[in-house]
Amino acid sequence: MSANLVYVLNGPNLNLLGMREPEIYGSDTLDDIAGMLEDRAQELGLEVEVRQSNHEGHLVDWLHEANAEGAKAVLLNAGAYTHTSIALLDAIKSIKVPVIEVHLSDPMTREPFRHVSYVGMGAVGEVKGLGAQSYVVALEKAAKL
Ligand code: CA2
Repeated sequence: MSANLVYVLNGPNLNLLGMREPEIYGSDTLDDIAGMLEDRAQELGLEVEVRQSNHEGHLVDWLHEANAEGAKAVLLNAGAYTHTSIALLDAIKSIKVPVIEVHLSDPMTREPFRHVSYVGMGAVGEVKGLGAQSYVVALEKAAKL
């Protein structure tokens, strides 16, 4: 049981953060975001486990792992899988750990194909449109669960 552990799972292409499209996603890298989260987690008495994969099944496996570990919460930026993945929705619904959906941008203000969120259909909450701060605000929400 890891009641203070928060998994921070990141989907496809988020390994490229800070290197392209800073006008949409900001200039922080995923390592920068991990550092911010580690600092805030320490203040909140939490631990974070930050991971990224370009593979849908890895994200499914990590959701199951968070559940098996008895994690407090999962912050999930599933990238483009947000808008396509029934597998991720099924995984979120199959676990007891609460999942908070996170986005750097606000998908609702972008192309119509980003307006559907399968992740959001299972998540307990959502933080979007704040750049890297979306993750920090989501961690603060997780602390209150
Ligand atoms: O705003 C977000 O956090 C998104 O989840 C980012 C996804 C996008 O498909 C979602 O609609 C919203 C895309 C992540 C792509 O990451 C890149 C990072 C650097 C350069 C290019 C893409």
